[in-house]
Amino acid sequence: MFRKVLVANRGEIAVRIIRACQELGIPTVAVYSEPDRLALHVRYADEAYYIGPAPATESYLRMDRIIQVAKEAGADAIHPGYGFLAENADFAQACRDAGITFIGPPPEAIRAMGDKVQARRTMMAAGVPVVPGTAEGITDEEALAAAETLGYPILVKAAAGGGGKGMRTVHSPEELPRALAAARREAKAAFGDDRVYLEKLIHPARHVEIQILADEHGHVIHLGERECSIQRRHQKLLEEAPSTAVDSDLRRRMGEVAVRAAQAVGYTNAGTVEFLLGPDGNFYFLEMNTRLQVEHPVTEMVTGVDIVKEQLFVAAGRTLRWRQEDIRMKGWAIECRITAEDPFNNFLPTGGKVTYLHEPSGPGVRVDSSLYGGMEVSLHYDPMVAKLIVWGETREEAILRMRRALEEYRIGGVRTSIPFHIQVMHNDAFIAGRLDTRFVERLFAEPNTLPREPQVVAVAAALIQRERERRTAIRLKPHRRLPSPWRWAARLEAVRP
Ligand code: MV4
Repeated sequence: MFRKVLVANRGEIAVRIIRACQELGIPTVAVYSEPDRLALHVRYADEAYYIGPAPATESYLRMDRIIQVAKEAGADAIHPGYGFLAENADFAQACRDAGITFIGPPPEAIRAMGDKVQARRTMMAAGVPVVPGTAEGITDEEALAAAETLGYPILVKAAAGGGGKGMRTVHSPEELPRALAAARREAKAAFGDDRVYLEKLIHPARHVEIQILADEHGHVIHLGERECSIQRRHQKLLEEAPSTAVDSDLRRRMGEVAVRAAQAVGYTNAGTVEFLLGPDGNFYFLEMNTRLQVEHPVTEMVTGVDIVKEQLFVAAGRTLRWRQEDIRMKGWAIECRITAEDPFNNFLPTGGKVTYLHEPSGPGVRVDSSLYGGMEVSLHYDPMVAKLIVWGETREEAILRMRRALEEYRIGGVRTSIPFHIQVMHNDAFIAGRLDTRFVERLFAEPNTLPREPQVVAVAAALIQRERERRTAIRLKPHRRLPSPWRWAARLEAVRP
């Protein structure tokens, strides 16, 4: 096993990785930027090194400094977490060149999956289903002919794209030339590459992904699926495992395809294969994420596999401790991403001091958090400050438990996504498992779906609170005011009558 692991990340994921190392008896090294000097990951690690000012480009993205710290501290492995350097093939290569183990896939596999069009071609060759479409860089004439064969509606995608940039839906041949021109212009501006291609539009589509694990001895297994359709502007808001759209037969077939995708690029360590799942039960490869993902805990909760420990083991050259036939999904897990964003104001990021904090606990509740009382939430980094994950015997129990846990959560001083999640947990379509990638769009178009009783309670609670504040001549100190999700729910009602 490793002598010492450097965690090249911050926030909850750095804490998550440090915890796994501590349980395995591996000393850890944290790195931190100026605003993170008091961060949890710094306090949890055995040692911590300052690497630069707030901007990530001057701290968490500084490959040279991070590798230098690893050498100075005597770390023989680096875990990149997610984001920052996690999917940077040059960093994985630089670690290898420095004689340090990069706890992730080989740079070749990161590269092979990094170019989306190249990945699509590699997957087709490996017999992995991709959405029917054309090659990239097509002319208007080629596009018109291809669209006729594919059938409308079609999607124009940028070859260099990803994250939905430069995507255009086209319903008829008349619209196609304008859509192509617009997509080329947008792609040129965003990526400096104006090549576009066509795909048949899958609609309604679910975003379902398969977690895989691979060791360096040729073993590749999958840990089933996660349902990730609830997202806004390509940012996931909550995830669950399993998916209400996947039965054991579909799970086996998607799992086998995901394993084949990983094998096709010589993958090792943990990875995720993303699919679009159509209403007819057909599924198509979208892309592969060559890292540990934010939503990995829901898979851990239903399979009992500690994905981070498994990453450490396989990176150290050990054989996977699990065989495919040992993997069973038990119960249901849901994760809510707690972000410092105002769901009543277009998810505007909100920085500031956490004046009060109480996190939920109790049966079936897991909180992966970077929060502490008095923390300053910095606007320099991702707004996700914690993840609330629950497990239940059934999906119903998981939803009821998530409602209970969200109501226990108290975060003072910054607005968070908690009220949004409370609304989702009371939404009929969500409860029925009727999900697709437009779920959030529809949720915001609908009137408030909170059940009547809690709404009344929430409004009453808010009025009582306001009256109490008005009558006490001296204003309560900030840390004495305990913001309740129900107060936010009352605001939700005010915004959406
Ligand atoms: C699609 C699609 C429907 N049909 N491709 C969006 C980001 C990029 N990675 C792929 N995306 C999509 N590709 C075809 N042929 C719908 C989406 C899509 C989507 C996919 C996954 C998660 C959320 C999404 C939200 C909107 C659209």
